[in-house]
Amino acid sequence: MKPTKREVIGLSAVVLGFIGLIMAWIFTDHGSADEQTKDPPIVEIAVGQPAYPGVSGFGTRTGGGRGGPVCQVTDADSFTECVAQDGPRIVVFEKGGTYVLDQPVEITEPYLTIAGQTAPGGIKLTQPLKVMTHDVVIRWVDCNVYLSRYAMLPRANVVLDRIGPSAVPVIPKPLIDSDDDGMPDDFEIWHHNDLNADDAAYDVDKNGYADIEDWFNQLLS
Ligand SMILES: [Ca+2]
Ligand SMILES: [Ca+2]
Ligand SMILES: [Ca+2]
Repeated sequence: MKPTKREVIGLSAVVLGFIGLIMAWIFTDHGSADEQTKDPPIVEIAVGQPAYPGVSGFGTRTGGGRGGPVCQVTDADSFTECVAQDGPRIVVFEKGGTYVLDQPVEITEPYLTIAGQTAPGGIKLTQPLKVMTHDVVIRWVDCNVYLSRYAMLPRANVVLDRIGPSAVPVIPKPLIDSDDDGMPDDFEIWHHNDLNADDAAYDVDKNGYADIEDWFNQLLS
């Protein structure tokens, strides 16, 4: 049966629309493979991800400062400044040794990771840390740590690992960190990070941990 004029117009519109879609796809800039992969995702705080591999128990499924910038510590003042910042932050140490503090350091801003294992030669604080908030991960610091009543609750997600004199030196001496992002060159090469860019908060291996966490987590494995 011969198609009606209306059917012919309808069919023509469908064909033209299809051709238009193909042309639009061809002329869209899809970018090269390199362009599409050069910016790995910045790690998101993964719900349910343990504070670090191997830890378990109530309150340990926290990102601490995961997803935030790295705050590098060189002395007592920069330590207290890093702790006092708000928002997620990961505190690492450029210099180890004894940090002389005037008074106890109160941690009142949540989403904090203190990675004492990054202190070359280990670290000792002359005053205690007082945790008053939630989602705080403190590892490998030779000091006393006190928790407020709230911080002791499992839902506060406060994780303490190797606190006190047992926090023996992990890194014997400072390591070369050309781009000053907290991750040493040798690790960045091995882990396929960018030696010329601050990519510490990225997750190039997509394992749910920020790449700087991958660095200091593997120090202890
Ligand atoms: Ca680096
Ligand atoms: Ca880098
Ligand atoms: Ca990672």
